[in-house]
Amino acid sequence: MAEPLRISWPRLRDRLDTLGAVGATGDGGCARLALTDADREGRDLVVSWMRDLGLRVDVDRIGNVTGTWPADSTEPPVLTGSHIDTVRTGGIYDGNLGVLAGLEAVETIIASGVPLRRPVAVAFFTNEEGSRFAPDMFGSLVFVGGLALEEALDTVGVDGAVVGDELERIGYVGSLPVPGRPPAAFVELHIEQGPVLEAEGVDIGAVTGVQGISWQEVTVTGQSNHAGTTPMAHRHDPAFVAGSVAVFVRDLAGRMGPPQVATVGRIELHPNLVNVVPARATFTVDLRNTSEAALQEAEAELAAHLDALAEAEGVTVERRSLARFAPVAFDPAMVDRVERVATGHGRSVRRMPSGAGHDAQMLARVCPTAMVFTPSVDGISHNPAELTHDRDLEAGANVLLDVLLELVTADSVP
Ligand code: HGY
Ligand code: MN
Ligand code: MN
Repeated sequence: MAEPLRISWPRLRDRLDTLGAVGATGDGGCARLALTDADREGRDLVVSWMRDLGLRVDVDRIGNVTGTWPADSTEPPVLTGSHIDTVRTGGIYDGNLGVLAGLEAVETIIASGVPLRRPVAVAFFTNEEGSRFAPDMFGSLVFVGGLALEEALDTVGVDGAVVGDELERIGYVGSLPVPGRPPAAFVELHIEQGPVLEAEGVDIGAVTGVQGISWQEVTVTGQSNHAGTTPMAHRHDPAFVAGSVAVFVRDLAGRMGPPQVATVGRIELHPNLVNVVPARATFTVDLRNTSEAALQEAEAELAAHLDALAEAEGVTVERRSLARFAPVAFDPAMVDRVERVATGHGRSVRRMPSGAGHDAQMLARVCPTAMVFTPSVDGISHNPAELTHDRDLEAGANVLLDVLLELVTADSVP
Protein backbone atom coordinates (compact mmCIF):
# COMPACT_ATOMS: atom_id res chain seq x y z
CA MET A 1 0.00 0.00 0.00
CA ALA A 2 1.36 3.45 -0.97
CA GLU A 3 2.69 5.59 1.88
CA PRO A 4 0.14 8.30 2.84
CA LEU A 5 1.03 11.77 1.65
CA ARG A 6 2.54 13.91 4.42
CA ILE A 7 3.86 17.47 4.62
CA SER A 8 7.56 18.30 4.94
CA TRP A 9 7.83 19.31 8.57
CA PRO A 10 11.37 20.79 8.28
CA ARG A 11 10.21 23.03 5.41
CA LEU A 12 7.16 24.21 7.37
CA ARG A 13 9.19 24.78 10.55
CA ASP A 14 11.74 26.79 8.58
CA ARG A 15 9.05 29.00 7.04
CA LEU A 16 7.33 29.56 10.39
CA ASP A 17 10.65 30.73 11.84
CA THR A 18 11.57 32.83 8.80
CA LEU A 19 8.22 34.63 8.74
CA GLY A 20 8.26 34.85 12.53
CA ALA A 21 11.51 36.81 12.29
CA VAL A 22 9.75 39.55 10.30
CA GLY A 23 8.77 42.18 12.84
CA ALA A 24 10.42 40.14 15.60
CA THR A 25 10.01 41.81 18.99
CA GLY A 26 13.04 40.15 20.57
CA ASP A 27 10.97 38.18 23.10
CA GLY A 28 9.96 35.31 20.83
CA GLY A 29 7.03 37.21 19.40
CA CYS A 30 6.44 39.46 16.46
CA ALA A 31 4.61 42.69 15.69
CA ARG A 32 3.17 43.03 12.18
CA LEU A 33 0.19 45.31 12.61
CA ALA A 34 -1.94 45.44 9.46
CA LEU A 35 -0.58 47.56 6.58
CA THR A 36 2.61 48.57 8.40
CA ASP A 37 6.06 48.17 6.86
CA ALA A 38 6.46 44.93 8.80
CA ASP A 39 3.19 43.65 7.30
CA ARG A 40 4.49 44.55 3.83
CA GLU A 41 7.73 42.68 4.52
CA GLY A 42 5.79 39.62 5.64
CA ARG A 43 3.50 39.85 2.63
CA ASP A 44 6.44 40.15 0.21
CA LEU A 45 8.07 37.09 1.78
CA VAL A 46 4.97 34.87 1.51
CA VAL A 47 4.30 36.10 -2.03
CA SER A 48 7.88 35.17 -2.99
CA TRP A 49 7.26 31.63 -1.66
CA MET A 50 4.01 31.45 -3.64
CA ARG A 51 5.77 32.57 -6.83
CA ASP A 52 8.69 30.15 -6.27
CA LEU A 53 6.07 27.40 -6.16
CA GLY A 54 4.62 28.47 -9.52
CA LEU A 55 1.28 29.58 -8.06
CA ARG A 56 -0.72 32.28 -9.79
CA VAL A 57 -0.65 35.18 -7.35
CA ASP A 58 -3.75 37.40 -7.33
CA VAL A 59 -4.23 40.51 -5.20
CA ASP A 60 -7.70 42.01 -4.77
CA ARG A 61 -8.73 45.63 -4.17
CA ILE A 62 -8.46 45.33 -0.38
CA GLY A 63 -5.08 43.59 -0.52
CA ASN A 64 -6.16 39.99 0.06
CA VAL A 65 -3.56 37.74 -1.63
CA THR A 66 -4.29 34.30 -3.14
CA GLY A 67 -1.85 31.81 -4.65
CA THR A 68 -3.61 29.33 -6.98
CA TRP A 69 -2.55 26.03 -8.59
CA PRO A 70 -2.73 25.27 -11.49
CA ALA A 71 -1.76 28.81 -12.40
CA ASP A 72 -3.98 28.77 -15.49
CA SER A 73 -7.05 27.37 -13.72
CA THR A 74 -10.40 29.12 -14.06
CA GLU A 75 -12.60 27.03 -11.72
CA PRO A 76 -13.36 28.07 -8.13
CA PRO A 77 -10.55 26.54 -6.03
CA VAL A 78 -10.57 24.70 -2.76
CA LEU A 79 -9.11 27.48 -0.65
CA THR A 80 -7.06 27.36 2.55
CA GLY A 81 -5.25 30.12 4.41
CA SER A 82 -5.64 32.64 7.21
CA HIS A 83 -3.81 35.90 8.03
CA ILE A 84 -0.23 37.09 8.56
CA ASP A 85 -0.94 40.39 10.28
CA THR A 86 -0.49 40.21 14.07
CA VAL A 87 -1.40 42.17 17.18
CA ARG A 88 1.37 44.37 18.61
CA THR A 89 2.34 41.71 21.15
CA GLY A 90 1.80 38.77 18.83
CA GLY A 91 3.22 35.28 18.72
CA ILE A 92 4.48 33.62 15.54
CA TYR A 93 1.65 31.10 15.07
CA ASP A 94 -1.65 33.06 15.21
CA GLY A 95 -2.74 33.20 11.56
CA ASN A 96 0.76 32.46 10.27
CA LEU A 97 0.32 28.74 10.87
CA GLY A 98 -2.78 28.62 8.69
CA VAL A 99 -1.12 30.43 5.81
CA LEU A 100 2.18 28.54 5.92
CA ALA A 101 0.66 25.11 6.59
CA GLY A 102 -1.70 25.87 3.70
CA LEU A 103 1.24 26.73 1.46
CA GLU A 104 3.00 23.57 2.61
CA ALA A 105 -0.09 21.47 1.85
CA VAL A 106 -0.36 23.00 -1.64
CA GLU A 107 3.35 22.33 -2.26
CA THR A 108 2.92 18.73 -1.12
CA ILE A 109 -0.14 18.24 -3.33
CA ILE A 110 1.68 19.68 -6.35
CA ALA A 111 4.73 17.48 -5.77
CA SER A 112 2.56 14.38 -5.44
CA GLY A 113 1.21 14.79 -8.97
CA VAL A 114 -2.22 13.67 -7.78
CA PRO A 115 -4.78 14.53 -10.46
CA LEU A 116 -6.97 17.42 -9.23
CA ARG A 117 -10.73 17.68 -9.90
CA ARG A 118 -10.55 21.37 -9.00
CA PRO A 119 -7.81 23.92 -8.32
CA VAL A 120 -6.26 24.39 -4.88
CA ALA A 121 -5.28 27.77 -3.46
CA VAL A 122 -3.87 29.42 -0.34
CA ALA A 123 -4.66 32.97 0.77
CA PHE A 124 -3.81 35.52 3.39
CA PHE A 125 -6.49 38.08 4.16
CA THR A 126 -5.86 41.72 4.98
CA ASN A 127 -6.08 42.92 8.59
CA GLU A 128 -7.64 39.92 10.30
CA GLU A 129 -6.70 41.25 13.74
CA GLY A 130 -8.59 44.51 13.54
CA SER A 131 -6.50 46.04 16.33
CA ARG A 132 -5.18 48.90 14.17
CA PHE A 133 -8.21 49.21 11.85
CA ALA A 134 -11.55 47.86 13.12
CA PRO A 135 -13.40 45.62 12.55
CA ASP A 136 -11.43 42.41 12.68
CA MET A 137 -11.60 39.89 9.84
CA PHE A 138 -11.53 43.08 7.76
CA GLY A 139 -10.21 41.77 4.43
CA SER A 140 -12.25 38.56 4.42
CA LEU A 141 -15.37 40.59 5.33
CA VAL A 142 -14.82 42.75 2.24
CA PHE A 143 -14.10 39.60 0.20
CA VAL A 144 -17.53 38.14 1.04
CA GLY A 145 -19.36 41.42 0.54
CA GLY A 146 -19.96 42.15 4.22
CA LEU A 147 -18.19 45.52 4.09
CA ALA A 148 -18.24 47.84 1.08
CA LEU A 149 -14.83 48.50 -0.46
CA GLU A 150 -15.15 52.31 -0.29
CA GLU A 151 -16.12 52.18 3.38
CA ALA A 152 -13.21 49.84 4.06
CA LEU A 153 -10.71 52.06 2.24
CA ASP A 154 -11.94 55.11 4.21
CA THR A 155 -11.53 53.39 7.59
CA VAL A 156 -9.39 55.38 10.04
CA GLY A 157 -7.16 53.47 12.44
CA VAL A 158 -6.36 54.00 16.11
CA ASP A 159 -3.25 55.89 14.96
CA GLY A 160 -5.17 58.15 12.55
CA ALA A 161 -3.91 56.33 9.45
CA VAL A 162 -6.39 55.58 6.63
CA VAL A 163 -6.69 52.06 5.18
CA GLY A 164 -6.65 53.18 1.53
CA ASP A 165 -3.54 55.32 2.02
CA GLU A 166 -1.68 52.56 3.88
CA LEU A 167 -2.65 49.91 1.33
CA GLU A 168 -1.30 52.20 -1.40
CA ARG A 169 1.85 52.95 0.60
CA ILE A 170 2.76 49.29 1.05
CA GLY A 171 1.97 48.49 -2.60
CA TYR A 172 -0.90 46.03 -2.09
CA VAL A 173 -3.81 47.67 -3.89
CA GLY A 174 -4.70 44.79 -6.18
CA SER A 175 -6.83 44.72 -9.31
CA LEU A 176 -9.11 41.79 -8.48
CA PRO A 177 -12.61 43.11 -7.72
CA VAL A 178 -14.36 42.62 -4.37
CA PRO A 179 -16.59 40.92 -3.36
CA GLY A 180 -14.48 38.06 -4.66
CA ARG A 181 -15.70 34.91 -6.43
CA PRO A 182 -16.63 32.32 -3.78
CA PRO A 183 -14.22 29.38 -3.57
CA ALA A 184 -15.52 25.80 -3.78
CA ALA A 185 -14.72 25.37 -0.08
CA PHE A 186 -12.53 26.94 2.62
CA VAL A 187 -10.52 25.18 5.32
CA GLU A 188 -8.43 27.08 7.89
CA LEU A 189 -5.86 25.61 10.26
CA HIS A 190 -5.37 27.74 13.39
CA ILE A 191 -3.98 27.44 16.88
CA GLU A 192 -6.81 27.20 19.42
CA GLN A 193 -5.55 30.22 21.39
CA GLY A 194 -7.37 28.87 24.43
CA PRO A 195 -6.86 26.17 27.10
CA VAL A 196 -9.39 23.49 26.09
CA LEU A 197 -7.44 21.04 23.89
CA GLU A 198 -4.40 21.06 26.15
CA ALA A 199 -6.48 20.68 29.33
CA GLU A 200 -8.29 17.67 27.86
CA GLY A 201 -5.20 16.19 26.23
CA VAL A 202 -6.84 16.29 22.80
CA ASP A 203 -4.73 16.61 19.64
CA ILE A 204 -7.14 18.25 17.16
CA GLY A 205 -10.18 20.54 17.37
CA ALA A 206 -12.91 20.04 14.76
CA VAL A 207 -14.29 23.56 15.00
CA THR A 208 -18.09 23.75 14.84
CA GLY A 209 -18.28 27.53 14.50
CA VAL A 210 -17.26 30.91 15.91
CA GLN A 211 -18.88 32.75 18.82
CA GLY A 212 -20.54 36.15 18.42
CA ILE A 213 -18.34 39.26 18.73
CA SER A 214 -19.32 42.76 19.91
CA TRP A 215 -16.66 45.50 19.95
CA GLN A 216 -17.60 49.01 21.12
CA GLU A 217 -15.55 52.16 21.52
CA VAL A 218 -16.88 54.35 24.35
CA THR A 219 -15.95 58.04 24.61
CA VAL A 220 -16.73 59.70 27.95
CA THR A 221 -16.46 63.48 28.21
CA GLY A 222 -16.31 65.07 31.65
CA GLN A 223 -14.56 68.13 32.99
CA SER A 224 -10.83 68.35 33.44
CA ASN A 225 -9.96 69.86 36.76
CA HIS A 226 -7.26 70.20 39.37
CA ALA A 227 -6.51 66.92 41.14
CA GLY A 228 -5.73 68.71 44.37
CA THR A 229 -8.36 71.39 44.67
CA THR A 230 -11.46 69.72 43.25
CA PRO A 231 -13.66 68.16 45.96
CA MET A 232 -14.81 64.62 45.06
CA ALA A 233 -18.47 65.69 44.98
CA HIS A 234 -17.64 68.31 42.33
CA ARG A 235 -15.98 65.94 39.89
CA HIS A 236 -17.14 64.73 36.48
CA ASP A 237 -14.45 62.13 36.04
CA PRO A 238 -14.30 60.01 32.82
CA ALA A 239 -11.51 57.85 34.31
CA PHE A 240 -13.88 56.80 37.08
CA VAL A 241 -16.42 55.76 34.41
CA ALA A 242 -13.83 53.76 32.48
CA GLY A 243 -12.69 51.97 35.62
CA SER A 244 -16.26 51.33 36.69
CA VAL A 245 -17.07 49.76 33.31
CA ALA A 246 -14.02 47.48 33.50
CA VAL A 247 -15.27 46.20 36.87
CA PHE A 248 -18.89 46.05 35.68
CA VAL A 249 -18.20 43.87 32.61
CA ARG A 250 -16.02 41.54 34.68
CA ASP A 251 -18.92 41.08 37.13
CA LEU A 252 -21.40 40.79 34.25
CA ALA A 253 -19.44 37.93 32.65
CA GLY A 254 -19.23 36.29 36.07
CA ARG A 255 -23.00 36.54 36.57
CA MET A 256 -23.73 35.22 33.06
CA GLY A 257 -21.16 32.46 33.31
CA PRO A 258 -19.16 30.80 30.51
CA PRO A 259 -18.87 31.17 27.60
CA GLN A 260 -19.58 34.91 28.19
CA VAL A 261 -16.32 36.88 28.13
CA ALA A 262 -15.72 40.61 28.44
CA THR A 263 -12.58 42.69 27.97
CA VAL A 264 -11.66 46.34 28.33
CA GLY A 265 -8.52 46.20 26.20
CA ARG A 266 -7.78 49.81 25.34
CA ILE A 267 -8.11 52.87 27.62
CA GLU A 268 -6.88 56.33 26.62
CA LEU A 269 -7.18 59.31 28.95
CA HIS A 270 -6.83 62.93 27.99
CA PRO A 271 -4.72 64.78 28.99
CA ASN A 272 -3.34 61.68 30.82
CA LEU A 273 -1.44 63.68 33.47
CA VAL A 274 -0.86 62.83 37.09
CA ASN A 275 -2.43 65.97 38.54
CA VAL A 276 -5.37 66.51 36.17
CA VAL A 277 -8.85 65.01 36.55
CA PRO A 278 -9.24 63.79 32.96
CA ALA A 279 -11.37 65.65 30.47
CA ARG A 280 -11.99 62.56 28.37
CA ALA A 281 -11.68 58.79 28.44
CA THR A 282 -11.86 56.63 25.33
CA PHE A 283 -12.00 52.90 25.92
CA THR A 284 -13.09 49.69 24.19
CA VAL A 285 -15.34 46.88 25.36
CA ASP A 286 -15.08 43.43 23.70
CA LEU A 287 -18.04 41.14 24.55
CA ARG A 288 -18.41 37.60 23.17
CA ASN A 289 -20.80 34.69 23.53
CA THR A 290 -21.78 31.64 21.52
CA SER A 291 -25.43 32.71 21.97
CA GLU A 292 -26.69 35.74 20.07
CA ALA A 293 -29.46 36.27 22.62
CA ALA A 294 -26.98 36.23 25.52
CA LEU A 295 -24.65 38.60 23.66
CA GLN A 296 -27.52 41.04 23.14
CA GLU A 297 -28.36 40.75 26.83
CA ALA A 298 -24.78 41.61 27.77
CA GLU A 299 -24.82 44.60 25.40
CA ALA A 300 -28.10 45.83 26.90
CA GLU A 301 -26.77 45.55 30.47
CA LEU A 302 -23.65 47.48 29.53
CA ALA A 303 -25.73 50.21 27.86
CA ALA A 304 -27.94 50.56 30.95
CA HIS A 305 -24.90 50.75 33.23
CA LEU A 306 -23.33 53.44 31.06
CA ASP A 307 -26.54 55.50 31.04
CA ALA A 308 -26.80 55.32 34.83
CA LEU A 309 -23.12 56.27 35.23
CA ALA A 310 -23.49 59.22 32.86
CA GLU A 311 -26.38 60.54 34.92
CA ALA A 312 -24.67 60.05 38.28
CA GLU A 313 -21.26 61.39 37.24
CA GLY A 314 -22.53 64.25 35.09
CA VAL A 315 -20.60 63.18 31.99
CA THR A 316 -21.61 62.53 28.39
CA VAL A 317 -21.14 59.09 26.86
CA GLU A 318 -20.88 58.29 23.15
CA ARG A 319 -20.72 54.67 21.95
CA ARG A 320 -19.45 53.55 18.53
CA SER A 321 -19.67 49.96 17.28
CA LEU A 322 -16.28 48.75 16.00
CA ALA A 323 -17.35 45.21 15.15
CA ARG A 324 -20.54 43.19 15.52
CA PHE A 325 -20.71 39.61 14.24
CA ALA A 326 -23.38 37.07 15.16
CA PRO A 327 -22.27 33.53 16.03
CA VAL A 328 -21.44 31.39 12.97
CA ALA A 329 -21.94 27.62 12.49
CA PHE A 330 -19.68 25.80 10.00
CA ASP A 331 -20.99 23.36 7.40
CA PRO A 332 -21.75 20.09 9.28
CA ALA A 333 -20.43 17.93 6.43
CA MET A 334 -17.14 19.84 6.52
CA VAL A 335 -16.87 19.50 10.31
CA ASP A 336 -17.55 15.76 9.94
CA ARG A 337 -14.76 15.61 7.37
CA VAL A 338 -12.24 17.25 9.72
CA GLU A 339 -13.25 14.91 12.54
CA ARG A 340 -13.04 11.83 10.30
CA VAL A 341 -9.63 12.75 8.83
CA ALA A 342 -8.17 13.50 12.27
CA THR A 343 -9.45 10.18 13.59
CA GLY A 344 -8.02 8.45 10.52
CA HIS A 345 -4.66 9.94 11.44
CA GLY A 346 -4.96 8.32 14.85
CA ARG A 347 -5.39 11.71 16.52
CA SER A 348 -7.79 12.37 19.37
CA VAL A 349 -10.31 14.99 18.26
CA ARG A 350 -13.15 16.94 19.81
CA ARG A 351 -15.74 19.28 18.41
CA MET A 352 -15.64 22.80 19.78
CA PRO A 353 -16.64 26.40 19.02
CA SER A 354 -13.95 29.02 18.47
CA GLY A 355 -13.57 31.72 21.11
CA ALA A 356 -11.50 33.83 18.71
CA GLY A 357 -12.66 35.38 15.48
CA HIS A 358 -11.29 33.98 12.22
CA ASP A 359 -11.45 34.63 8.49
CA ALA A 360 -13.28 31.30 8.24
CA GLN A 361 -16.33 32.88 9.88
CA MET A 362 -16.58 35.21 6.92
CA LEU A 363 -15.88 32.59 4.23
CA ALA A 364 -18.68 30.50 5.82
CA ARG A 365 -21.08 33.09 4.37
CA VAL A 366 -20.20 32.07 0.80
CA CYS A 367 -18.93 28.47 0.77
CA PRO A 368 -18.72 25.25 2.79
CA THR A 369 -16.17 26.05 5.51
CA ALA A 370 -14.38 24.34 8.39
CA MET A 371 -11.45 24.90 10.74
CA VAL A 372 -8.85 22.66 12.28
CA PHE A 373 -7.46 23.60 15.71
CA THR A 374 -4.18 22.60 17.33
CA PRO A 375 -3.53 22.95 21.07
CA SER A 376 -2.03 26.13 22.57
CA VAL A 377 0.43 25.66 25.42
CA ASP A 378 -1.13 27.12 28.59
CA GLY A 379 -3.89 28.48 26.32
CA ILE A 380 -1.77 31.57 25.72
CA SER A 381 -2.14 33.76 22.60
CA HIS A 382 -1.89 37.43 21.61
CA ASN A 383 1.28 37.19 23.66
CA PRO A 384 4.92 36.60 22.61
CA ALA A 385 4.83 33.43 24.72
CA GLU A 386 2.27 31.91 22.31
CA LEU A 387 3.40 28.32 21.67
CA THR A 388 2.20 25.13 20.04
CA HIS A 389 4.43 22.05 20.17
CA ASP A 390 6.06 20.96 16.90
CA ARG A 391 4.33 17.58 17.03
CA ASP A 392 0.95 19.34 17.21
CA LEU A 393 1.81 21.80 14.45
CA GLU A 394 2.84 18.92 12.20
CA ALA A 395 -0.23 16.86 13.10
CA GLY A 396 -2.53 19.81 12.35
CA ALA A 397 -0.81 20.48 9.03
CA ASN A 398 -1.19 16.84 7.97
CA VAL A 399 -4.89 16.84 8.88
CA LEU A 400 -5.27 20.01 6.82
CA LEU A 401 -3.39 18.35 3.93
CA ASP A 402 -5.72 15.35 3.87
CA VAL A 403 -8.89 17.45 4.19
CA LEU A 404 -7.70 19.53 1.23
CA LEU A 405 -6.69 16.40 -0.71
CA GLU A 406 -10.17 14.95 -0.27
CA LEU A 407 -11.78 18.18 -1.40
CA VAL A 408 -9.62 18.67 -4.51
CA THR A 409 -10.11 15.09 -5.69
CA ALA A 410 -13.77 14.50 -4.69
CA ASP A 411 -16.46 14.34 -7.37
CA SER A 412 -18.32 17.08 -5.51
CA VAL A 413 -17.79 19.43 -2.56
CA PRO A 414 -18.46 19.37 0.39
O1 HGY B 1 -10.27 39.26 17.93
C1 HGY B 1 -10.14 38.13 17.49
O2 HGY B 1 -10.80 37.20 17.92
C2 HGY B 1 -9.15 37.83 16.39
O3 HGY B 1 -7.90 37.64 16.96
N1 HGY B 1 -9.10 38.90 15.43
MN1 MN C 1 -5.90 34.54 14.12
MN1 MN D 1 -5.41 37.02 16.62
